[in-house]
Amino acid sequence: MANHVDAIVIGAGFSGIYMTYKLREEGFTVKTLEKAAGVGGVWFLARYPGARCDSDSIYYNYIFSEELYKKWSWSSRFAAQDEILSYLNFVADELDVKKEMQFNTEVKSAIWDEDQTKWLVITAQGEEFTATYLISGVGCLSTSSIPNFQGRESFKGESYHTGNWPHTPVDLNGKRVGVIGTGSSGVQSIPVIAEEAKEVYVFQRTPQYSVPTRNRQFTEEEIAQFKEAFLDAREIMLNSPSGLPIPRSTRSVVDTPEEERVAILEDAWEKGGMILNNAFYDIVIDPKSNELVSEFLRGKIREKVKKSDVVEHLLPYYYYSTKRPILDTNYHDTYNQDHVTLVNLRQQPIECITENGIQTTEKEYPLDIIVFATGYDAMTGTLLKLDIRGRNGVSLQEKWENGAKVETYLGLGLAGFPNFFTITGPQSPSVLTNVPTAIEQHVEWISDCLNYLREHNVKTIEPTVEAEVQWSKQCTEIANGTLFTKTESWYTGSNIDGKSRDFLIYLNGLDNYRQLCNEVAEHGYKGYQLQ
Ligand code: N01
Repeated sequence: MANHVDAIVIGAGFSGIYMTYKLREEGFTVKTLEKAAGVGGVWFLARYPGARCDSDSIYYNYIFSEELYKKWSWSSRFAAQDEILSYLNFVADELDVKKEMQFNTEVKSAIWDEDQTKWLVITAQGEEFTATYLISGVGCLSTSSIPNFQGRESFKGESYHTGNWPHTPVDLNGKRVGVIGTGSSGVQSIPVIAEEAKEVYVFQRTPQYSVPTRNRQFTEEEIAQFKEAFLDAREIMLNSPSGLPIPRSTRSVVDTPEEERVAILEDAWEKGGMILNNAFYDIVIDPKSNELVSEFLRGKIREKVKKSDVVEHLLPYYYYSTKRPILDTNYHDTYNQDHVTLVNLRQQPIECITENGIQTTEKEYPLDIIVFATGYDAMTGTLLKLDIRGRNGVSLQEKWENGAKVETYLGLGLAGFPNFFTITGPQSPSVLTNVPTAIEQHVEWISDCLNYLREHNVKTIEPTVEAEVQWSKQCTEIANGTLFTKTESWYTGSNIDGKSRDFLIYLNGLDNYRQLCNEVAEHGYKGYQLQ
């Protein structure tokens, strides 16, 4: 049959590359459809100034193959976007998966054909494919979001979203640049933009905690040591809650005597990276513990920012680490420069965008360029855009009531959507772990599952409603026991106008999650119905 394959994979980022390879190696036919012109997913698109990963490069990669790991050498502790993109191209070439991929091909809809037990996939380019299995590798942060600022279309200058940056350099030299947003993208890009631009205006709604990245080049000796230690590091990563070689902390902030606590925090601050937010187990559980760490970090901002009328606007007040922890290089120091102006949107909200710039309730800021560092419709945004229709033509939008009641089983499957799998889907550990490690676990589980179905002559697999309800309830209960749900963030969906608040990440760690998924498989896919 023309255009029929065993599996269609949507997306050619970290997930799609490995899924394509794994299934092909297991003897399945695969077609991977990717909207962009190349592999890389978010790393293909997010080319904003200063874009860099905030996970240590030596762990932010595939670990399933020792040979593959040892063939690649990262240049620095935190890899820049272009190096990660080169890495993903290297892997795709090594695994020879580009021949299974079709680029510049956007999936528009996927419809389950009940009679023929297969998916019909239709692309925006008008092509049709059919597949026995449909696998989403669309990522958790792949639909960029620009809030509906009145008058946005009237702006006569240039404007860009950090997550969809032009592929040719944007000339900032001598320009007046306004940046809206101070999440990871804003905090990373603002110091780099300030190096070039004539004037920078930062439109900040929520001030941020931040820890130094402390990026540095690796020496040849270090690279050799990482490769030498690979097998040991992998063993710990596979059995840790975060997917990183960091064991579960047993230290409580409040129960640690002050002198010792401060020494631990200072040490973590000096080492940089994500060490600080992993130093104690109760930072996102106990408000008192959280406040002690938050105040430590506010102290660092007070030390860095020399302008007393500016620093007061930069002091965060939400529970540290309940928004995604941010790493920076010279972020707060940037406000000491005279050509950088902080605009506190809590005091003067944006009224509209004009043809000349940004109008707040106090004044108009004339600008040549507006950078929207305003984030993503995370977790469900991309899935809901795809128009996926399961049994009886019911769409994902209808099942999830347009995102108001998101339920999945293990973040891997959906009742009513047979033979459909989501890599790092909602209610899996995904973004609160080392994402490539979480992806590998899902890819391997899905691949094993398809093998099982083939061996046992099973035509369809689909979670039961009961299993889905139970899993979703469990995820919500775990999240409600933490401070995460007390903060407005993309974790809770509150960054998107009209999106319902829901915490869609399984918080009990990748180690426990891996075990649960294995048990499900060992018990003949408990919680699923197989036909
Ligand atoms: O997006 P964000 P991001 N008016 O949602 C503000 C990953 N990532 O692209 O906090 C005014 O975090 C919003 O304000 P507030 C990483 O997981 C990783 O920065 O909602 N402002 C906030 O300041 C990260 O967490 C890396 O009050 C508005 C900002 O825009 C995730 O992607 C690099 C607004 C959005 O921050 C998303 O990060 C980049 C409005 N109407 C991204 N709406 C690394 O690996 C929103 N904002 C380093």
